[in-house]
Amino acid sequence: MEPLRQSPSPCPSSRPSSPRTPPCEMFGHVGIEAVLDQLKIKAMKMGFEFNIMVVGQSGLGKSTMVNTLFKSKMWKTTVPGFVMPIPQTLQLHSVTHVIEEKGVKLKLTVTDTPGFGDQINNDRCWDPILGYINEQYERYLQEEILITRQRHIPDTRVHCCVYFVPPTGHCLRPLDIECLQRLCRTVNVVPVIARADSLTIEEREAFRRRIQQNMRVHGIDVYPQKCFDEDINDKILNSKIRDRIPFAVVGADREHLVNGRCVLGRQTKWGIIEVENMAHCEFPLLRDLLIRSHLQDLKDITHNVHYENYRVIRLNESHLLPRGPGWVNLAPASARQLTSPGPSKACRRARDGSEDGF
Ligand SMILES: Nc1nc2c(ncn2[C@@H]2O[C@H](COP(=O)(O)OP(=O)(O)OP(=O)(O)O)[C@@H](O)[C@H]2O)c(=O)[nH]1
Ligand SMILES: [Mg+2]
Repeated sequence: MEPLRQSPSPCPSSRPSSPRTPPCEMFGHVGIEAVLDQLKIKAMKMGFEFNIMVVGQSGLGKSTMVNTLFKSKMWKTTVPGFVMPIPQTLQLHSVTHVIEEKGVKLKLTVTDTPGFGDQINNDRCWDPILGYINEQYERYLQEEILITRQRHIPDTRVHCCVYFVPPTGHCLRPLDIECLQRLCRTVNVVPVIARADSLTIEEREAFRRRIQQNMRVHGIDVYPQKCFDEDINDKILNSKIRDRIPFAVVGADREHLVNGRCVLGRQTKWGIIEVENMAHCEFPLLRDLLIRSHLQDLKDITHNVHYENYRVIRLNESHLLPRGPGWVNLAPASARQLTSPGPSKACRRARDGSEDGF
């Protein structure tokens, strides 16, 4: 029976040419680049989810910054003829908005947190914040381990935490150090110098350098983390960003008329501080990082690093629990697990097999 051997190849040109067969068009164009269009169409249909959290001491302009970032699309502070001040944030709460620009839908959730650190006893004042972040990981995990799970798991995990450093002009306070150390192990943190209009240009620069040095000394690894640069292009771009972090920002949620243009800014006695003007502050750098250049990377690192650390820890713990048939028996996390210091440290310990608690 020879027919199989004699049957012509369905695509003779797709086989490598031997010295005797004439060269064929094996490297012809097959249109692989169209996959990019497919991804784009799919992404446009699905839309994007992005979750930001603002954290820091009371009165540093966190709620205002949320409005500045999304051009007052989050909180409405003006009714015609009357300007309402943004109220003090008294409890942690999230607001979700769907923002659409040029057919691209962004489901944006901003979690505003009450300012911390103004109590007499600030012991563990970061617990509610870490608790919230870990709760979102837990929620995702509980969905992910279901046998019949949703095709698309709703993502409420915090992709970026913007940390507001008070403009003291000195250095990081012990409370900020403690808090940043814990947050960095759990979530992507982008620190900013808040209310930067209270510092001169030289003071801002000197303050930034001191904060950078403080962060190096205290092992505070903020976003974009050096160890996750994927190639030389990432390295070049991210090094420039790392050099400018923390950005000195000014927040505003009101518009003013400057030279016939409507600009977001703060009216002062000596003029208007335009928040989107790089000569006045570095808010544009923050916005570009969060939305224009690194949104997807922030999501990827959240999923592949921070959430993964949390997941490993929780699944390791589950081995200690009695199992159902063929099922990972994962009990809901306890309050202590949700607020314990960063999973990555704990993760390393779990991998090293060391027994000491955090
Ligand atoms: N000078 C200056 N004032 C600001 C800036 N951002 C906000 N403010 C003002 O600071 C005050 C407090 O702003 P909020 O946005 O409510 O501050 P917050 O950090 O959310 O405060 P809590 O909710 O108490 O934690 C308001 O009067 C704002 O107008 C800024 O960049 N510079
Ligand atoms: Mg607030």
